[in-house]
This record gives sequence, C-alpha cells and structure tokens, in this order.
Amino acid sequence: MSSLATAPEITQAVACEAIQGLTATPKTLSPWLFYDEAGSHLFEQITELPEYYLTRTERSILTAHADEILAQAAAGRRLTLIELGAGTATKTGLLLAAAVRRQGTVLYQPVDVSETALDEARQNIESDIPGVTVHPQVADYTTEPLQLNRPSNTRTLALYIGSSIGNFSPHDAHDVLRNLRTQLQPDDTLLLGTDLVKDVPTLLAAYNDASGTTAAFNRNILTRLNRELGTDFRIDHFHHKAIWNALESRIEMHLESSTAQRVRIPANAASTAKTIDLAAGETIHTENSYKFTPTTVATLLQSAGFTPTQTWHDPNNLFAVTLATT
Ligand code: AVI
Repeated sequence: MSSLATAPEITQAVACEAIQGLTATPKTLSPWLFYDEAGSHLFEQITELPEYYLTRTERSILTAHADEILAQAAAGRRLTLIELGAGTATKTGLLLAAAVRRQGTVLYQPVDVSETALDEARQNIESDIPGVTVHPQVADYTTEPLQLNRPSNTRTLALYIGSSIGNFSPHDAHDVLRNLRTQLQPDDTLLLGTDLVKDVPTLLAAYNDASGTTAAFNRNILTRLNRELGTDFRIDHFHHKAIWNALESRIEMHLESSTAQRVRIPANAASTAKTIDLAAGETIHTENSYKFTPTTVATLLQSAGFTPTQTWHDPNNLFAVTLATT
C-alpha cells in the first residue's frame, strides 16, 4: 500500500489480498488485514491480557535498561530516534524520556501506515515528555524508503520493537532489516525486540486467551471483509485456532470453518464475482508469530548486515531486546 492510499485504494488492496489468499491452497489471509479500527482496538486489549506476556515484558526490559541502551547507542554523541511500525508508540516513551535525560532534547521520527496512530503518538509524546520533537512519517516501511531527517553530528537509533519482526517469514524479515540497513549510516544502531522460544503452554495461552479477545481479533478479519468487500462469511461458523509449529518455531493462527460454506466475493470487489468453497474443518491461515533463540536473532541480524552488540532479557528469558550496530 502507498503512503497516500485513499479509501478506494485500501479497499482495492484488501480485495487483492483476499482474492489471492482465499484462492490459494491452503487458504491464507495476510495479517495486515487485522488492523482496521476495531482490530487495532482489539490488539490494544490483547497487549493488556494476563496471558499476553510480550508487551509488559518488553516494557519491563526497557524500564530497567533504557539509560544503558541509549548510552551504548549514543557512544558519546547525540541521538535521533526513528521507529518502524510505531503505532501509538506507547513503549517508546521510556526510551524518549531517557534520551531527554541524557541530551535535553531529542528528535523522534515514528513511521507507520496508520496516520491516526501517528497523530495519537505525537499528541501523547509531545504533551507527556517535553523536549521531544515528533516528526511522523506515514509510510509502509516494508516497501517505501524512510524520509530520515539527520541533524548534523547525531547518530540514528532505529527502533523496531514489539516483536513486529516476528510476523514476517524469515525471508521477509531479512528483507525488512536489510532495507533498513541500507538506509542507515556507519555508527547508527538498531534496537530489535524479539519474542523468545519458551514452554509451549505459555506460548499457546498468549494466543488463545481465556477472555476470547484473540479469537475476536482473529475473526474480525472476516468481519472486515464482509463489511468492506461485501463477502458473506458466516463468521459464527469459524473457530479461532492457535497452534505451535515447532519445526518453523512459530505460533500460527488459523480460522477453522465448522461447516462447509460457499463464500461469494462480489463483482465490485473482484473483477468478476468469485465463489470460494470451504470444506467443514478447512482453515484459513491468518498469522505467523515467529519465536527466536539468541542464536536465531543474531543470525537474522548478521544476515541483514548488522552486528549485534548487546542483548537485554527479563529474568525469565521470555523476551529479548538486542542492540546492533551497522
Ligand atoms: C503485532 N504482533 C507482534 C502480535 C504477535 O504477538 O505476533 C500480533 C498478535 N497476534 C495475536 N496476538 C497478537
């Protein structure tokens, strides 16, 4: 999607994804489709769930080590921070506050596809942390170049936190980081947040919470298609499934149709109307969430041209935050 995508272009992108994914074998839907307004709200709720340890654990690592992380990244110079997929930048405040403690003022450049999320980030950060100047960029960082502002004599610290890298296949994760690497300069750094491999019950609970919020988040993808494309998925006939794929080291989310159903994609969404048949028990694969080991994090960073310098963990080794140089 381009940074200036208009509503019809977004619907067109949704239609393309839906047709491509639902006519494939096995059927898939791309996880970016989760994040309409309702889906973004559900995701915010997920981050607060007792079972979803990722967000609060990463926050605890940043709370404990923000000053040290910034000192290492700065190495005696001033820092400018950019953030890929910043969203509402709720955890970034910890690092920005540390940057202000260190150097008085800081320029923060969040990049995200959601203009609304960036507006919220700017308002919250500028009012909560005096000394931060926010220059948001609405862009898809996976395909578009970053418009980086580099005040002279500063180093850039690129933030890619929240385990967002885990939602890409290893091949695409490499491409995203490689693309970032080519836009950074010598002595710039990357801070990468990754979720770690751990016991399977903990992993499964995080993606299959007792309150059913993750199930609602998963099913919302079909609600979105019904609303935006006019498809007629029988949403109450789909079960949320989260499974651990040990071979690929990832949690997979699927939607399983409990009955055989024929779904119509109307002609206004597709060039000609299409029908999609789902057998009883057939699934639509909606998301992968890769889990890493210290070795796989290092290998990924090195393959993209970064050199990992230090990793911070929580005491239970649930999550890792790694600083890497260019
Ligand atoms: C955004 N991303 C890091 C989340 C994850 O854990 O993979 C998305 C998510 N899917 C289900 N719950 C949360």
